[in-house]
Amino acid sequence: MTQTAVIDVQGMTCQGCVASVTRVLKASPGVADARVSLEQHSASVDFDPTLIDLGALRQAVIDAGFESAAS
Ligand SMILES: [Cu+2]
Repeated sequence: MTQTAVIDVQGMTCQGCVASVTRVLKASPGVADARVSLEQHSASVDFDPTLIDLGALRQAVIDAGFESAAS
């Protein structure tokens, strides 16, 4: 069962940042897809909630050098 959630992503300045965030999210276990928006400072993530949760998704963003506030 895949769930979709939007997480906050701050600190992206260009499409390179978007590519980096997309890559780390898609590389996370349980993530089926991620659509990252530079303009909206967010990422829409399709994930399996039995494998990963929102906190871990946000931590992946933070580990990649960006900010992600809990909504
Ligand atoms: Cu950039």
